Order: sequence, then structure tokens, then C-alpha cells
Amino acid sequence: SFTPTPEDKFTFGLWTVGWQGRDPFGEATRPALDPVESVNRLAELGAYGVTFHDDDLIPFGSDDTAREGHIKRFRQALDATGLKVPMATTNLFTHPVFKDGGFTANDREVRRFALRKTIRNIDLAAELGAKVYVAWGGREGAESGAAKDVRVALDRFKEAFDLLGEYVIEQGYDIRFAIEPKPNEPRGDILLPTIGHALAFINELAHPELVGLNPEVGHEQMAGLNFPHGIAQALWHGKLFHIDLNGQTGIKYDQDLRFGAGDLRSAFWLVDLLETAGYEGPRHFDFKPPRTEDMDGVWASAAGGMRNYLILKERAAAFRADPAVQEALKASRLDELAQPTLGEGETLAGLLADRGAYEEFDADAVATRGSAFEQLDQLAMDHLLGTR
Ligand code: 3MF
Ligand code: MG
Ligand code: MG
Ligand code: MG
Repeated sequence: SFTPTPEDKFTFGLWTVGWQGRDPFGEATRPALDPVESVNRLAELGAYGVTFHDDDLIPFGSDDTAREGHIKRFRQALDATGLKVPMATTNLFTHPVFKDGGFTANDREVRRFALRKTIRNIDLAAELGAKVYVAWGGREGAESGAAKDVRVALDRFKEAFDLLGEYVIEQGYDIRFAIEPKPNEPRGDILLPTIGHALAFINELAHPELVGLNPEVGHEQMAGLNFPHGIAQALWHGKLFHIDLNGQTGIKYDQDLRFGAGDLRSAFWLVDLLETAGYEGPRHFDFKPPRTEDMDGVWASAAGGMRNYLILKERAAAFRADPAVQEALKASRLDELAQPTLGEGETLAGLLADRGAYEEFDADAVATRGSAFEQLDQLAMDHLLGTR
């Protein structure tokens, strides 16, 4: 059945179902949503947990008493429903003070405030049991050339992650950070624009083991990149700490459609990968129910994303289990790709001495071998479309 249960580990940002539909051209089309209502409705739909930015739960500028009140109500709803909080994050983009970024703002006072705001919410994240703390640097970037010295800004970005790492180690928190790359929007160009940029950056940090990635489907697709390939590389590096699932139809603004909308074939390969590669983290939805929808449409959109994931999970499993697919994978030499290029016990000297590998290698003859990828891909299409 395609009805989600908490074992499926589906999670939602409070800001997703809570999005009121405000965009650069129009006002909100939906009323504000009480986080407690979101927790209750998501639990009814079969979700495992919720995630939040500090400001989603506690409006910016709340005093301590108000803050405690918001946290208390939220905790009560979590306790009543059993929903978990596996991840939390900081809003370093809405308030005008962050117009030039948080951790990399040219204005040093803004950077110090951004760090304090983040650390305050890390304390709350730890209290609520979150294991992952996401950092999306939406305003870390520029619209013009001289406005940002990118090498120096990266020094400040590193300084921020080094300090945050030092903080969680000092506090003894069981929390790791996940950087969320995005190429642009709201800045003209954002720092750490893709999975690859972020992976390279992590290697320069004081505590690289504490920092991984939270890639988002639409963000990579906005840059025309292959999302399952990016996820595969993040997994290969041991850096897939979290994931933002949604839908996007090609290179345009960040659409945040429900998961399964947009590039369906890419979604099929993504689910196939997550379900076979041992990813154990939450399946987290970061989507925006279109502003055409009323609240019924919001919950339909949330339910649809989970349902699409479960349908694709079933389709991908059927693809992998099909004997015809296993034959086709062999015909396409996937088993051969898994064999090391050197033979067992062979050394580089062995390769250099192997005349068959070069002097007597018949490139023209080998070039005539077909790859049989089309037969393989059609089997995938048949499974995806439910005709096998
Ligand atoms: C923007 C995003 C963000 C991040 C969030 C961290 C508002 O395009 O994707 O959502 O996901 O800030 O989780
Ligand atoms: Mg996004
Ligand atoms: Mg998006
Ligand atoms: Mg996101």
C-alpha cells in the first residue's frame, strides 16, 4: 500500500506546509498556519517528523517568555503525536539585516549576530533531539563583481563552520552540520552553489567529519545538473547527512513542487539510489504547495509527495527484482564495472607488461561492441510506467 507510516521516515519543514504563498509578485493567498496544527495534520498523514527554522517556531524578536511559550506548545504537540525533530536550521535570510548574508556578510556585526542566532537555535535543536543542523546560505552571495571578494568570503564561511563545530564539541552535542547548496535565488549568485563546490569546501574545515550535505532536488536541477549523480557522489564521500526532496521542471526559478512532480525519471533513479545505497536518514520534503491551493490543497500536496515516494520505491524495487533487468544489467556490463581494472594480485607493472592491454589491443574491434543501454533503459521506463 502507498499509505505512509512513521517507519518510512518522512519529514516536513514547518515552512513548507506553512508557506502562505507570498512571492515576488503577489501577496499571501493562504492564512498563517499554527505549527501545532502542522504537527497534528502531518502526524495524521503518517509523517515521522518535522523540522524548523528558529523563526518558523519563534517569531523573530520574541522575548524570552514568549519564546518559552512557543517551545512549550510545540513540545506538547510533539509529545502528543510522537512526531520527531530530526533536523533544525536557522533563518539567516528573511530579516533585512541579512540582506548581504549571515556568515559571509561584509558587515562584521551582522556575522557575529548570525553566529549567535545560529548557536541559540542549536541549543534548542539539541534539546529536541535533532541530529542534523542544516545551513542553507541563501543570502551568502552577490549580484555584482567587486561587492564580494569570494576568497575572503570563503575564509569567513570556514571561520563560521569551524566555530560552530567547536561549539557542538564543547557542549557534547550529538549534532552534525549539513550544508545545503543552491546556485542562485535569492542572491544573483550564491556561494557553494552545487554539491561539488560544497564537498570541496568541507575538506578545508577544522572539523570536516562534522560537516556534510543537505542537497535539494530542485537546487541542483536549477543548475542543469543530474541530481541522482550528485547524490551518488555525496554518498560515495560519506557526506549525505540529509536530503531535501521536491520537484523542479528544468532550469528556472526554484519551483519547490511536491516530490514526484517535475522530472519524474530523475525521481525514479533517486528513490532507487536512496533505497539501495543504505541511506538511513529522513526523507525530508522541502516543497511549496502552489499558491493556487487552499488548505485542502496544501495537505493533498503533502500527502502526494509521500505517496509518490512510496510508488517510486515499489517501482524501483520491481525493476531491480525483474530477471530481465538482471540480464540486461549484465549485457550492459554493470558487473564488469564493479571489477577492479587491475586483475587480482596484479600490480601497475602487470598492466604495463600486458601486451593485450595496448600493443595487441584491437580498439576497432572492441569499439563495435554495443552497450545495450537502450534495452536496459526501456525496461526501466516500462517499470516506471507500470507496464511490467
Ligand atoms: C531555499 C531552501 C531553504 C532551506 C532551508 C534549510 C527555506 O531554497 O531550500 O528553505 O532548505 O533554509 O533547511
Ligand atoms: Mg529550496
Ligand atoms: Mg527548492
Ligand atoms: Mg531546501
